Amino acid sequence: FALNEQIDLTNCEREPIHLLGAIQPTGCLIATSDDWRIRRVSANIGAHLGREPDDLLGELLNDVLSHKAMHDIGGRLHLLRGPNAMERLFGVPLQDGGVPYDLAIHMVEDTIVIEAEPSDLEDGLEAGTTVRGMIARLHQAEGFEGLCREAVRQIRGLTGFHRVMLYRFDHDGAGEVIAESAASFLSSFLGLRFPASDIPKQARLLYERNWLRLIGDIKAEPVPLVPQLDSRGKPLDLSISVLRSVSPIHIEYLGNMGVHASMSISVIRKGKLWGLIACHHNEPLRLAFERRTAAELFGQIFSLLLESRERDAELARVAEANKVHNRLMASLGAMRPGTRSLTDFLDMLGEVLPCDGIGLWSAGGTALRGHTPSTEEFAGLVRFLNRTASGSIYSTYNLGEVHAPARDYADRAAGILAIPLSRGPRDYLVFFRREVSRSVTWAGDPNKPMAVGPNGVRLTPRKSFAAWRQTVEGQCQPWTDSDMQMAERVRITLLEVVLQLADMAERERR
Ligand code: BLA
Repeated sequence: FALNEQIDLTNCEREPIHLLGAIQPTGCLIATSDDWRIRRVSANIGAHLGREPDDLLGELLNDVLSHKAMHDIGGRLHLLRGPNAMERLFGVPLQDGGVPYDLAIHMVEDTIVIEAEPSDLEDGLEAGTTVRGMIARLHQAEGFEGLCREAVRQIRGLTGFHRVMLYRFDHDGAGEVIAESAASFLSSFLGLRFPASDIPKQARLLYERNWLRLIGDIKAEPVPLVPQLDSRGKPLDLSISVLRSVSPIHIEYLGNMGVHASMSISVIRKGKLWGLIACHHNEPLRLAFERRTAAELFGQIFSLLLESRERDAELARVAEANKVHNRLMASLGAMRPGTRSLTDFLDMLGEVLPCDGIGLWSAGGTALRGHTPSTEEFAGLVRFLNRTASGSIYSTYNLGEVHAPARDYADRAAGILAIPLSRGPRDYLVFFRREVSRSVTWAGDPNKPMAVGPNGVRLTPRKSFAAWRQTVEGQCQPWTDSDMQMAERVRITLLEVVLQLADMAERERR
């Protein structure tokens, strides 16, 4: 990648967002070699240390900072283990008699990076007590959804953002707003979906390493580092920086959205980015480093709780499906002579898996319930299955891709899970799901005027939403592992029943 390559909407994934060489103006940055010689500073350093970059570069940091500051910083260095480690100090005067600063210290290879922001003495946060209280309320929240709702409420309380959302990523990197706490003057984003491209891949990878980023004021001029390139011609890697100035493309996006300040906290499950707690403010917002640290800690604990709650919710769903399954077994067992086919049990079968419609194709009768293809279309689908599904369960969330005629009925059935009921002439039980975008509608205010930047309307939430719709056109919500497991159980039960039915029919004939 060439640093001077023009970045636009077509090549966002190539923007080296960790190498942009600038920080936000709420603090300053000093980078030294491992023997404390100053190698780089932010251009605004004079406002903080009273000495300009030219005067500082090449100096020893010991000759610039107070003895106490050096002692405190030095004491943290040995704690920095691993590539993502960062140490924090709060309320440390950098120079004798100077104002206190909050410090973030990390290492990039053999470079020591110190970022300093003036402490907010008014803030008065009791971080420990506050986070404890927040987590106690998380524990009290009921269920998975309750937990998510409580989390956004707590973060809004801690930070004062106008809007706090929990944004969860899908299997394909697209995302959905699954919880929201917002000021009453804002229209809701709850339930909205956005395409993967709104948060490009390199940003996601970065957010797995660095849990929080704040853009306090999108209008603030970034402060360049001096010099941009070191003696080896390399820019400073700002991946772990807390003041990193963010991508101008993203700044434009926020501006188009009418957002003045943005923050996001990573939600990580099993080492992978599961989602973000995304925050918006319609005015610039300053948030002391200690408060951000509390928010980050909260995000980490929320991530852990989420994992177990999600598992609980999944178990509850499976238990529910099992109940239906058992009820089904009982009814089938008690089947009276005269019952000829499974069609009588279709409604009950439809409850075993989340679906929008269900169909049975069998010698004993064909039936359709809910959103499904027509009988004729179903016949075509069964011919397709006979060619494709060699006796085992077949599923797809994009039927139109493999069976062209299905494109005409994606609004009713975009995806299928088909259970074969016999080996010979093929009988099937088929679960149908509608196109996912059918069930999601834009919730933002369509009449609200918005400013649009140089990269055009694509960088607005409404266009994003439209772009998401395009990427999932013709697709349903994918079938999950537990859907597949349940389908397998249903298959085994039904094979048994089909044999019984055949047996019964045989006896009646005699
Ligand atoms: C980053 N994009 C982000 C971030 C979010 C979003 C949350 C993380 C940075 C932050 O905390 O602000 C997207 N924000 C959203 C979405 C919602 C929201 C979807 O509130 C919905 C409610 N962005 C685009 C397009 C491109 C793009 C089309 O929309 C590129 C083609 C780029 N987004 C982009 C980049 C970043 C980003 C480069 C990284 C910013 C950085 O960390 O430097």
